[in-house]
Amino acid sequence: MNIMEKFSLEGKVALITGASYGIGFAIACGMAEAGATIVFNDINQDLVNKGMAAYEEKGIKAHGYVCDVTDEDAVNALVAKIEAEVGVVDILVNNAGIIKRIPMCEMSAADFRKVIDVDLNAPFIVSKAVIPAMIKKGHGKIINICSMMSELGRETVSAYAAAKGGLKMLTRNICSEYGEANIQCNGIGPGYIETPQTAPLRERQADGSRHPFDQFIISKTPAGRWGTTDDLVGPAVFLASDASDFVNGHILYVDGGILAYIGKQP
Ligand code: NAP
Ligand code: GCO
Repeated sequence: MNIMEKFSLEGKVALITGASYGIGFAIACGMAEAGATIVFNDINQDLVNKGMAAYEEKGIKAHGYVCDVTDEDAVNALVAKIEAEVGVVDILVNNAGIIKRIPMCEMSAADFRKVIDVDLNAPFIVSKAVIPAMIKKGHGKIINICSMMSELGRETVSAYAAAKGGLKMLTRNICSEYGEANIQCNGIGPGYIETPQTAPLRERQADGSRHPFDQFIISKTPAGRWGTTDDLVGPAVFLASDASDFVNGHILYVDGGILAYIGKQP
């Protein structure tokens, strides 16, 4: 196999959760370009319709389904449907996520649980649903979308940090349990990426100046800028392809250098 073929996803079925827009959408488009058949889900029909239109505009024939990834029965039904209508899932990207920015002592236990449910329990549920068929087929790739908060804390994101830190360890555990079955489970830890999720942190001030958090992130990032969804595509295709067959249980941080940097000296 030549080196370019090793990066090809030709003949593979990729399921990307919550991929109507943002990071999941960009990763799915890149995987389609590398040859994969794209399947995605989202939480409601409206989002799935918007996603379908966006894929169509890019010339991608995606399969879109409504499914709440926290609902185990719905996820099992979705995976059975995908196997019947499209084929066995070769690549799973656990991308669907939520964040609630609330100081910890003001956060209700219900809100905390909700974040853990979507960001940590759901990747467990969806991975569990696809792994048996991957084992039968003799290979599989699982990519968990982690975060800077898999390593770092910050004010207001206790539930998100707990979930994304847990997701890092779930990644390592799936690798440990199923590596022998030729399943590679890795994580991508995006830095601060321009998507609707981070839009409130980048809002312009009334006088037109940058949001203080926006300035803070730029000063904390050696690359000197926010990431784009495109920055995540190459790493995702690599982790989904045969080129990464001996990479397992790894978190690939795609952060412009944030985790390597102590910050600008005064
Ligand atoms: P996002 O706003 O986090 O949303 C991804 C999609 O998941 C949305 O369509 C969302 O629907 C959907 N979703 C939420 N709950 C769901 C559920 N229970 N079942 C099915 N789908 C559900 O988008 P993003 O910013 O592109 O982030 C994608 C992933 O990257 C997330 O896991 C996020 O934590 C992670 N991440 C983001 C950044 C960043 O800087 N943006 C950095 C690091 C990691 P709704 O629109 O209705 O919520
Ligand atoms: C926040 C952000 C983050 C990022 C991302 C960083 O409020 O700090 O939303 O948590 O989105 O996950 O990697």
